[in-house]
Amino acid sequence: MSAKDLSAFLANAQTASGPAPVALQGLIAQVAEVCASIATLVAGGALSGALGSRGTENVQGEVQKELDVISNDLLLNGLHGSPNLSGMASEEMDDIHPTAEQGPYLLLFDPLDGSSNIDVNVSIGTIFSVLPAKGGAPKTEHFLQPGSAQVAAGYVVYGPQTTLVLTLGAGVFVFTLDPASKAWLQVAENVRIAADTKEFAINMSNMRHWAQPVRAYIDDCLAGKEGPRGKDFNMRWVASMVADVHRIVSRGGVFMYPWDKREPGKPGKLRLMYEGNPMSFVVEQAGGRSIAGDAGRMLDVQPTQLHQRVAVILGSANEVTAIEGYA
Ligand code: AHM
Ligand code: MG
Repeated sequence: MSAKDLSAFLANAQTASGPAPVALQGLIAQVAEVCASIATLVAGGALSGALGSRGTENVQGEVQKELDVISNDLLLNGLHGSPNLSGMASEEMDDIHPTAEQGPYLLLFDPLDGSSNIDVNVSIGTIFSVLPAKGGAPKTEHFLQPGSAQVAAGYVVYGPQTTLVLTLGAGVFVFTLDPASKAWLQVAENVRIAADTKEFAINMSNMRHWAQPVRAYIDDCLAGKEGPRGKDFNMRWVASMVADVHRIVSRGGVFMYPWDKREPGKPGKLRLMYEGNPMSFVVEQAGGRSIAGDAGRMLDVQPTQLHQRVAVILGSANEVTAIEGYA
């Protein structure tokens, strides 16, 4: 197959406001290069020393896997000297990481999403978000920009194929890592998420903890053709957000990680800056919708903390609208 590679794509890429700046092109190429090296580690599994637990905890009190820490270090080391960045923030680090230069962008990432799937050889991924820098030495407040300020976002799925899904604010583009040449080759452009769906993704084991509207929506899906929705639904739940969102980008569906009463003080489990915002940017750019539970459009949420949690409902536009109707 002859396909355009990522650098050829970036050289002509558009953003929402015109041609992609050279610094943004450079940054995306650097992120993709680090992700290709994470892909090699993932593919080696136990042979790469990439499985198992580190025994440490991250800032949210979650036990870190070996691969969480290695992936985080690869991104930090690979991008620390980037002339395109002035700082980074990660799900796996308490504080922001000022980089060597004061470039025009800030990079935020979940270095290894789907940690519970690492040791069982199920798809995992990296999620990233790019914000404009504010000038001078980066401060935490500089990162607290709503998702609508993102200039780029995307994710890499380490699955049967290693796939990069990218938006610069002018559509969604998909690249597959060619195992032979190690090049990222474009396999799809201007991807659109089907507006209607019969497929939902939610961790059903939390049903007893959900708020009533979520429960009512899922009850109606489960009621199938005979119920108020008048159609049979299918359920899929990989438990790696990247894989679940990638299925939705590929064939439609809705993904939900709603608030639940296990931790009533937290709006949800997933993180706004590293998961909610970048995935929502991709989903909206593909014609889908994404809301922060009952707090409205995800990309309009004004962050107040780097590691803030959020409820997530995203995917096929008409289905997200149907879910809103249960509030
Ligand atoms: P992680 O970033 O620590 O891997 O956690 C995020 C993951 C998501 O990928 C997934 O949607 C969710 O947590 C699964 O959580 P649970 O296993 O509680 O259903
Ligand atoms: Mg993670």
